[in-house]
Parts: sequence; structure tokens; C-alpha cells
Amino acid sequence: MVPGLPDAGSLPSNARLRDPFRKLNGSRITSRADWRCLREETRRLAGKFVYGEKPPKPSSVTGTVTSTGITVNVSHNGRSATFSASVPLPSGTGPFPAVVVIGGFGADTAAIRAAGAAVISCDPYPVGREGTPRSNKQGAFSTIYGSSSSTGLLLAWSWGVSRIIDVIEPSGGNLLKADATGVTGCSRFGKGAFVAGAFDQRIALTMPIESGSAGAPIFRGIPGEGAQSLSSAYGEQPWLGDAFSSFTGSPARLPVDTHQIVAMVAPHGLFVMDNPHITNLGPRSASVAALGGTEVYKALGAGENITYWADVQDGSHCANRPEWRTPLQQHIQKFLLRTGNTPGAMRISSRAAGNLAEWRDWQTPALGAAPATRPRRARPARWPRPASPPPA
Ligand code: MCU
Repeated sequence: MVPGLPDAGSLPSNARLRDPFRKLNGSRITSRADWRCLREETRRLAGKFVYGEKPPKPSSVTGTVTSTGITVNVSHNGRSATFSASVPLPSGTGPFPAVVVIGGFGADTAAIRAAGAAVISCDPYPVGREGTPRSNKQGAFSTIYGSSSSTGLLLAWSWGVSRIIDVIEPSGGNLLKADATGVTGCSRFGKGAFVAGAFDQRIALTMPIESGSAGAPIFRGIPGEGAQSLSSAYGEQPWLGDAFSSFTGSPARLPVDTHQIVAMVAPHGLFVMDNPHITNLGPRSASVAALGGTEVYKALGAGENITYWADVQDGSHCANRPEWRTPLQQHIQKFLLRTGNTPGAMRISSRAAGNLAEWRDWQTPALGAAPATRPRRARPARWPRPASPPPA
């Protein structure tokens, strides 16, 4: 059971990263089966204090999937909204796995299609617009949930990605396979990709690129590293939820940091791409998030499913990087096509290498495997059956 969440005013200050294996009630989990409950607790904390709430699936989500695009129609509580994405398919015959590419730059879409996955090219602004005040948020998400919802744009975009998957699911796998969906994006859309993968366990492969503050980097590390400050990221656009305002100057009070958001993606594929040449992006803090989250992956027996790769030459932001082409395709093979098995890798750059030991005061438990499901005992027979009523 997930207990009530603390109030913002009662949160203790902790300069280190919270133990990702400890529940709010103080106990530590001891089996992999317990992770489900702790993950739910983490999800709620992240919603309440960082990103805002992600509402459950709306009462009606319909749409179409064709060889050129996807349309999504959502209605809920008497309100409706529509948005769409274009879908360049790869060559060959489907059904294909697909990678949702949020925003139009940074992701190597040619490499994605060459690997055999469709690209779902998604403009997130019709779902959540930038440039609005927090009190008057705009886009499909706000149309449904209200323009003063305290949920930030990253979670609104992530909600849009989830609704795209809702439409692919019942399309019967004719063109695209819902159980083989990835998500990626660079920079602000890398923040969105990171959050999308953490908040929808149907996403089989999450690939944030150079996501910066409000993306992968640990919030606690950002001030010391000299990355884009939390107040700047909070104020630049309503990316984070409104509740984050009380933490921009005191991240040590946050009851959840991004190593736990990394952990929320587990055990699914996660390929974090980062740029060690731009301090403003917080690459050192992102490496700490990856290292901390890896501990949860390991404890769940999925240590091979996470890769952090910041060992790249070109310093320009969202450049097309030859170093990532092969690992990108290997990730698509492993998690979407399910034809490969390349192990994960920690390719931390010496220019921006974080040290997890400085950030933690906990060790990784050996979690017992989930208890094998015992054969069900035969139910006591319910014979004789109650006599059926005579036909009317
Ligand atoms: C790294 O992502 C952001 C950054 O947080 C912003 O401060 C800057 O304005 O834009 C970056 C971005 O999205 O670049 C395309």
C-alpha cells in the first residue's frame, strides 16, 4: 500500500541522494516484488513535488494509424481535443516497432529507420505550448484538464506520448506495434523524453539526448556543477510542475531526485545521451543520476538495460553524432526489434565525471528474485451446482 505523501513544509533537508530502496515508512525493500509498490510511491512523489500530476487514461481515446500518420482524439469530462503526428515508416513490410521523436531535432531519425523502426514525428507544442504563463497553460492537455492545472509541460508532453500509444494499441499491430515503442528527443525535448519513459511503462526504450536541467541531471548537483540553475529552468518555461517553485533554491529538500526517475524507467531500456562539453547542460550531474539509477537496475536484475553515453567529440548542442549511431541501432535491435543483446555501457566522459560515492550514504541491497508463483491449490469443488432456474 502507498501511504499518504508528506507536505512540502515537512520535508527534511538531505544533501545526498535519497536511498532509492527505502519507502516513506522507513523500511527498505527486500525483494524485487516489493519494487512495484516503491515505484508507485516514487511516481507519486515525483508528481506531487516535481512534474505535477499525470492524469490516468482519459475516458475516450480514439484515432487512426496510417502509413503516413497518427491522429489522436481525446475526450474526457465533456471536453475534447485532437492532435496528430506524422509517421515515416522504414522500408520493408510491417508491423514495425516505432520511436516517438519529440520535437524536430537532435535525434538521428535516419539511423532509427535504417535499423528498422518507424519514426513517429511528434510536435509536442499542440499538446503543451511554451511561452504561456503558468496560470494560463495552453494545448490539448490544458483543453482537457484546464489551463490552470499545476502539471508542467514535460508531463503534458508525456501524456501526449501515452495517448499516441493508446491509439497504436487497438490498431491491432497492422502497421505499428504498441509493445515496441521507444521515445527520444534532444534538449528540452530530451527532458520530455526522459519524463515520458519514466511515466509510461509501456515504453520499451527511452532515449533522452542532452536533456539538461529539469531532465536527467540530479537536481542536487546542478548548483555545484554550474549548470542552468533550477530557478532559470523553472522560470524559462513551465516545463516542471508549479509545485517545484518551492525547491528551486533548496533542492536538498526534494524527496525525490532524478536517480529515482531513472529507476522508474527500469527494467526497460534506457539510453541516456549527453554532451560533456557544455557545463550548462549539467553532464556531470546527469552521470550521477545514471550511476544512481543503475543501482536500482542492478538490484532488479536488469543492470544490462541502462546505458549512459557522454563520451563524444563534437561539442555543439544536439549535433548529429557518429558515436551514437551504432549504440542507437543496437538499442533498437535489443529493446524494440528484440533481435540483439548488446549489454549496457557507462561511457562517462572524463570531462564531466560524477562520483556516486559522494552523493550516497546507502548501499545496494541484494533483492531476492520475485517469489516463484506457487501452483494454485485446487479450489474446493462447488458441486453440486445450484440448480439453474427453469427456462422462462
Ligand atoms: C537543454 O535544454 C534547453 C535549456 O534548458 C534551455 O535553457 C535553452 O533555452 O534551451 C535548451 C534547448 O531546448 O535547446 C534546444
